[in-house]
Amino acid sequence: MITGLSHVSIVVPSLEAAAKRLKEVYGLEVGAAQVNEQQGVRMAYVELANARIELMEPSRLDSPVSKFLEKNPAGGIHHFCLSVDDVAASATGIAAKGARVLGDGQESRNVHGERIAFVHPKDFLGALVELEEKRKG
Ligand code: CMX
Repeated sequence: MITGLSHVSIVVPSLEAAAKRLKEVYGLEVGAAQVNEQQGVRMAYVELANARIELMEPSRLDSPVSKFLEKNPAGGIHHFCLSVDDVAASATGIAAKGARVLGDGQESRNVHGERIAFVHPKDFLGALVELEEKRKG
């Protein structure tokens, strides 16, 4: 079951340059950078009242996000993320209705250790969607 909007994710060529710009122009504070090696991204968040803005840059040359930057050198919106109560059940449920869940079947985790999955953009109105299971407790 989808329970809310977690974040919108923007790929940027430089986290530090992006953080400086968001601070100077919009007064937004970008948190400390963290690396998710499994996903191949270095990332940081702007915490808002009802959702987050996620900034990502590649953490290695073969990062999937490097491919995105090759196509969009100035960066851009990469995906948005919906919170779900159970990633595995959500993935099974939407797959049974014909939506493609991306990946090789291995469990994926975000930088907070929460289970995540990605839905093929062609099966969500043209947008790449991440499903994220909030850690309980
Ligand atoms: N926007 C739109 N379409 C996209 C896309 C994007 N950002 N990224 C991929 N696609 C499209 C591809 O073009 C492809 O389309 P076709 O099948 O029509 O050719 C399709 O989606 C599948 O993409 P793929 O690269 O072939 O599929 P993979 O399974 O190899 O990888 C994905 C898909 C999205 C997981 C990977 O490309 C990716 O972006 N990984 C990074 C994931 C990420 O953002 N992780 C953040 C972790 C956050 C945290 O730690 O908190």
